[in-house]
Amino acid sequence: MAKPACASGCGAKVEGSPEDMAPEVWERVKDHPCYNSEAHHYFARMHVGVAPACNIQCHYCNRKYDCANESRPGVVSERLSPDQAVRKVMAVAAQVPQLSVVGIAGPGDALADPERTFATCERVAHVLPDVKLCLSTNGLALPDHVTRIVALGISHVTITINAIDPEIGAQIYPWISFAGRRFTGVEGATILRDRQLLGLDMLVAAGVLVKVNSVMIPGINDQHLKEVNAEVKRRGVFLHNIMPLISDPAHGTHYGLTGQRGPTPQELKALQDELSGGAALMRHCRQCRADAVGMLGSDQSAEFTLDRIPEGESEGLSPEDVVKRKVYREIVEAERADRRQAAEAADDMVAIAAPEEKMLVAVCTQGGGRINIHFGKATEFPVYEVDSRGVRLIGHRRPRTNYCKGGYGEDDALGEIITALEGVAAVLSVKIGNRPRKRLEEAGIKTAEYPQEYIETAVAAYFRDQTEAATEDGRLTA
Ligand code: CLF
Ligand code: SF4
Repeated sequence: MAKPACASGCGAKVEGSPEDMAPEVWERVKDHPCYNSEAHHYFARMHVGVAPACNIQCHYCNRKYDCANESRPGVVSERLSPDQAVRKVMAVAAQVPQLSVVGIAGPGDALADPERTFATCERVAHVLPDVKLCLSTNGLALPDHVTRIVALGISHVTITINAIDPEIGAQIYPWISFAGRRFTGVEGATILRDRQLLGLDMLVAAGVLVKVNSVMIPGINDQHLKEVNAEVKRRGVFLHNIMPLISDPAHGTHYGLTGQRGPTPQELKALQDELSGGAALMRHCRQCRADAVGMLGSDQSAEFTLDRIPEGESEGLSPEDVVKRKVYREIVEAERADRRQAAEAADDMVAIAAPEEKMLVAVCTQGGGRINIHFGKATEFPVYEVDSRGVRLIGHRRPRTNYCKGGYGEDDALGEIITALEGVAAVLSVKIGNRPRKRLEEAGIKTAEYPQEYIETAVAAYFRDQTEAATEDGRLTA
């Protein structure tokens, strides 16, 4: 069954398939966990927090925490010098063969003090040539640095664009600092918008893959993001990542203190659904930390704090570590081929459903594209939409904590998990205990066990079985 092409990879058969893009683009995204949805099952990124300064003010940031344009609000990451950053990258690369991307996403703006960012990129490229370099910026300083970005081989750049209408931008950015002056209101928002779009055009013309992040702020830019999506598509961005505003009074931001709420998962999905046909959407973002390490859903940053990393210069990986990284990539290639076959079979399983039948199914996974953890261990739940057209990842639900705490279950956590899973028809896991199963079912969420099964195959099989059972029930009662 043929599926539409999608740059980010959002369906079962098409999830990041090489046939959906030019071979040279595939080579650049196939191991980038943010730019390719399939890759996020197999590859890890790490951020190095070498960029503390910022040149604008966003209403969802108070600068005590990391840049919220690319990371989870309310988190304070470890500030590093370029030397410390390189030591840390080498330590992670030696222990995490999945590492494929080194990114700079704060804790401030990567280009507000560009020398620290560029010195880090230059040295990482020298000691670890098999990783891709990635950075994230608010875009104000971007046009001044495109030449250097290209020269350093930084192949992936994210620009946060929340508005192209400066009247709306002025409600998000109280001020910007540009050319030695502070600009406020519509004037500041206009300068920022113009610099962002100029930088975007320059990067696209230079062949850099550009992702645009937008923070969805209900009542302010939520409807306007349709215009943003159309505009960035017209200008050639590779992906558009719409992130929900996370607003908490405890973070002390303007929005947090004035009661500005973030969108519900349902509102985010409704907007994303309206944008189908526009710029390709990223739906697997985890709003990670500015010092995040590891696979997107499982942050290992606590294992690689500076005090755990040996002192001294690093000139490169040992031959054994180089081999380990190469072998890992070969294993991934074989696994990917197998998974694509399974996804095609999954498409055939769902094709018989009536067009109006669809459901949301959450899964418990720790990577590899499989259902491979117990319900009690899951700290986040990827959610897939399934209908007769296939199985598509639509986002993640993240309660504050998992259910199982070293041998016993937490009833409060279960309540939060049930709230987070609102609208989900079923949860698929390796195993689930009787108590959580009963509570979930009382809340209208079914459960099923599919140990080690590929996610698409399990979701499709569950959907097919439920659809057939409902048809059978209908026949019996008719
Ligand atoms: Fe980091 Fe961002 Fe590069 Fe990825 S994160 S700089 S593009 S390597 Fe990825 Fe994290 Fe979402 Fe960012 S999941 S917050 S999109
Ligand atoms: Fe904060 Fe990032 Fe906005 Fe700067 S660009 S104010 S660090 S959210």
